[in-house]
Amino acid sequence: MAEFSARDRLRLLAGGSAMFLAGCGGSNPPVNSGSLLGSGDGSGTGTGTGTGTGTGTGTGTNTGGSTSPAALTTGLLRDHYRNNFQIGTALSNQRIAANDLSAQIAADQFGSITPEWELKPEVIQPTPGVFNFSEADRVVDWALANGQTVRGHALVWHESTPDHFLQGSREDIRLRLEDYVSTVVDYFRGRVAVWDVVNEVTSADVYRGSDGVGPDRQEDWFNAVGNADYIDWAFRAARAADPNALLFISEYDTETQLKRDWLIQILRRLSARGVPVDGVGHQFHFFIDTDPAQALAAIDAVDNEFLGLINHATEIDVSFYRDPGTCWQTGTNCLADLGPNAPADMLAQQAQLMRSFFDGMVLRSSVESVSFWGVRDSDSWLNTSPVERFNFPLLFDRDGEPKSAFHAITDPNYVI
Ligand code: 9MR
Repeated sequence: MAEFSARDRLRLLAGGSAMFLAGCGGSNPPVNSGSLLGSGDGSGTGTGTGTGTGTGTGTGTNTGGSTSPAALTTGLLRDHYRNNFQIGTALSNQRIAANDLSAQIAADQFGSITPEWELKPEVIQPTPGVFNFSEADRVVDWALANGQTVRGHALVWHESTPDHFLQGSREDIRLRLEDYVSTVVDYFRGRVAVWDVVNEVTSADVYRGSDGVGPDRQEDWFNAVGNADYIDWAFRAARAADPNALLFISEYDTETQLKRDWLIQILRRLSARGVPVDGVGHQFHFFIDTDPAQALAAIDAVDNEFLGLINHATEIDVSFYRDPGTCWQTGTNCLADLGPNAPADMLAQQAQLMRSFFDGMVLRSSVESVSFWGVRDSDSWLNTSPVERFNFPLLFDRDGEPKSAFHAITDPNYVI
């Protein structure tokens, strides 16, 4: 859906205080941002210890090799929240293939894996009627071999919808979608525990300076079907294919009032129709100055509907740049690159944000899983979106060392 991805990049209000998720286009594997930001691949100049087998002279990145990060207590992060919720991360085959630090840390510290790209329709069914599970099998089986839970992401996402999904009549589209969802969910039955059945189906009009067109995203799927019934079809097909899988609706920016109001309207409608929704995935792509209370308010808003829904945080990261809208729209007026070394005060701000957020999440019993969108800073899509630039969104630095944010959420005595 090239046309759609481009249009969808224009979602930010002028002045841009709200978040927009551009994605990285409809057909790209996860961006190995580390390799874009440094020439090294392996031992580099990082502070990691161990026996690196990589080569090169990285500028603070360490994208490959088998260098180990400083010793961390095995499972420290995962176990710290054992009585509250699962801790997860996105991971892609690129990381596994290199046997790099991110894969090692993911296996060691996280209990849940979300394939970052491999379970998207553009990967599984780029060609009508032909299913290709090879990419997906690799990361799913890797996670299962590590005893981890797999979050399946995502069965329906406008940014990853091959054109053929939307061709023909409404009935053609329904049958094709049901066949796709049934086949994929059945294939992974017993292996994928949770599905993001639909992703980002709430209206994005708030980012275009209009607040009158919600709650549904009235774009490609909606236009082809004539309304938002495709959401119902996808959930019902998923439930029928695997009654034991948890089925989620996933959305970004639920920490903003209008977006979450629209999402709640959709949830009410689905509930009234008996559509089998088990939970809400809040992506939580934060900025360095995001108020964590707003994220917690999103959890509370779902709880306050008394629909019995589970909450997951699904794609946590913290961008160090709050750009004006023009940066996302046209790549202009973006904040200057901070360079390879994160400012100490911003690292502390990130740590405080994460601590406040986690302190609130543990108090909310409907939260059953909390996932980051990558392991090391160099893994993140935010190094290339909206422009190529060093970003520091995650819990581990480019060398695989735990950052202040990691200590802040695993050690109550850690002084930020
Ligand atoms: O981080 C993902 C990036 O590597 C992929 O190229 C891109 C397109 O498949 O998707 C990114 O992940 C997105 C996620 O699937 C949905 N929410 C927004 C994420 C960042 O764009």
